[in-house]
Amino acid sequence: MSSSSNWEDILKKIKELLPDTEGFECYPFRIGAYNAAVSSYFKLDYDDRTMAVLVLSTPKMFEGGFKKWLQSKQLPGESVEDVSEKVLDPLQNYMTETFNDVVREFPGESVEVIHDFDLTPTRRPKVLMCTCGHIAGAAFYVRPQIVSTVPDEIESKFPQKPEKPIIGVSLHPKFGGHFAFRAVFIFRGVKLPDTFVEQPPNNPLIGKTEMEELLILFNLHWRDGRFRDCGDPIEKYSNLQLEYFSKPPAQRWEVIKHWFQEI
Ligand code: B12
Repeated sequence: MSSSSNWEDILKKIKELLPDTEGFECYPFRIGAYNAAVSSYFKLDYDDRTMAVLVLSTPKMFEGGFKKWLQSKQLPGESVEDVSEKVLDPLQNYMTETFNDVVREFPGESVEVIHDFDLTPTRRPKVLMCTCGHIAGAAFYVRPQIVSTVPDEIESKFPQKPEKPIIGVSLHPKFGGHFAFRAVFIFRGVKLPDTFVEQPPNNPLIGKTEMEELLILFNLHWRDGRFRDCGDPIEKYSNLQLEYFSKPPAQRWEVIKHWFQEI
């Protein structure tokens, strides 16, 4: 572990290992900037200047890195059923394996990887991805509190009462809601310089009404995916990808079975 590591070299290398062409984007941020936004339960126990990198996946990931990785799991003579018995949770396994490989490329650093699905022993999310995305300048987090500072007022704007508490949603300037947060890499020994400040995120929505509509689509109608088209995305998930995500896990293999060689 070396605190003299150049954070710019690390960022360049992680961007090369997780390139845009495979469907990834990487954004550096200070742990202190994240900790300043969240309540005590969610604060990460690192110095303020510790370097973190947020990784998200873009529409290209599915038919890019993910497809290649999954195809590589089919050994000669194996059927798609054989692959499905080995790879129990394809996307989660792909992300975990890919990010573990990235960590191995930094043998001199002590790196913690926190996935979007990682929970603390008390079952809270280890890291709040939408807050990270906003802080790192990757995607604008439309929080219910931006639309209304008065608790419960937002609910009165909803045509029906949601089953769960109303939650916010992030929009990416290029992909709208057609992306997912995947992980945060924390480089324990690397400090960002005093001159480093994160880019502020761009809000692709104009005005409160558009933000209210987005919150309604995300909280009440997320299954139809319309929330993803808010903010005029210039690149979207393919139909194949949308179909894959719309199915329960057991039925997803059927959607992509043409990716595999028949035996
Ligand atoms: C728990 C969870 C769920 C639960 C509960 C959702 C709910 N309605 O309560 C379940 C399992 C139901 C769920 C479902 C879905 N989820 Co979900 N979920 C999460 C998860 C793991 C944690 C969210 C959470 O609990 N937050 C805790 C609360 C307290 O956080 P908060 O409200 O943001 O509060 C913090 C901020 O306000 C911050 N803060 C305070 N002041 C300020 C000021 C500023 C400026 C900022 C930036 C922050 C800030 O501090 C607060 C904490 O102290 C995240 C992944 C993650 N690790 O973050 C995904 C996540 C939110 N889910 C996501 C998605 C897409 C979905 C689904 C659509 C799934 C799907 N099939 O595709 C559905 C539908 C959601 C819905 N309409 O309910 C995405 C959202 C992506 C996006 N574009 O925003 C996330 C980020 C996952 C990801 N990998 O990308 N989800």
